[in-house]
Amino acid sequence: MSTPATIYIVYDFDEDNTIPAIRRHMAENPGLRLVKNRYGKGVLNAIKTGFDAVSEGIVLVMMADLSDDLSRVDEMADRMYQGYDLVCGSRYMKGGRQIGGPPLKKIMSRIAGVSLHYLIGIPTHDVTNSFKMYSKKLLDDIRIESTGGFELGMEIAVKAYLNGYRITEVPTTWTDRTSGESRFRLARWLPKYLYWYAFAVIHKFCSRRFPGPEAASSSTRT
Ligand SMILES: Nc1nc2c(ncn2[C@@H]2O[C@H](COP(=O)(O)OP(=O)(O)O)[C@@H](O)[C@H]2O)c(=O)[nH]1
Ligand SMILES: [Mg+2]
Repeated sequence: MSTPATIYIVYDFDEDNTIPAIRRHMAENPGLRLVKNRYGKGVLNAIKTGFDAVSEGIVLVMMADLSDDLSRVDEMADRMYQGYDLVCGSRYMKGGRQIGGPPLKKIMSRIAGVSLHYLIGIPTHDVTNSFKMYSKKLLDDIRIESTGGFELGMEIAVKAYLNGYRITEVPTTWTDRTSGESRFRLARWLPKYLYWYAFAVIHKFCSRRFPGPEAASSSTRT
């Protein structure tokens, strides 16, 4: 990866035993920052904290268990420089892959991503993937309503699409962690994914714009 970047690692509590290890890396890598989760615990709050830490430019959300495909970051950044507002890492387009992980979670996210692409025309086959690159401008324009966890990435992508932002996808490979435990809560978060799926379909076919600050802030777009 040759794209210059500042890396923010969001931690939830001061006693986290990964913090000393990160501090050791920080001594050699000035681009590495530790940020405490400012909204509480959990991945939703962590991602929101990361968004706040960046004031302008481009934001990439990536998993600290290194499940995401950093070999594609330069290509994703190139798309942003071409004028896209959102570049989705995509496991379900040609060239994308998913290695490991719970079978039910895998099949459900594939069905959701591919079906939403064909149903409403959103320009990604993998709307649920968290590995996404956003313009900070887009993040500033979207009012985040998610209350669970990783469905946040789907919410932003759906709202971006409905408001006419430029979206594209790049094939990426997701590889499940080899140590530690997943904190993904399928049963708890499934209704939240279904909500954004229904939201996308209803707003696509029942109204050209939906009410809220997103509509107002992007009203000049077509
Ligand atoms: N700060 C913080 N980050 C989290 C939390 N849960 C997940 N993450 C981040 O999200 C990544 C992926 O989470 P994981 O539990 O492995 O979910 P999975 O990859 O979908 O099975 C982790 O590597 C962390 O970077 C949390 O409670 N707090
Ligand atoms: Mg993981």
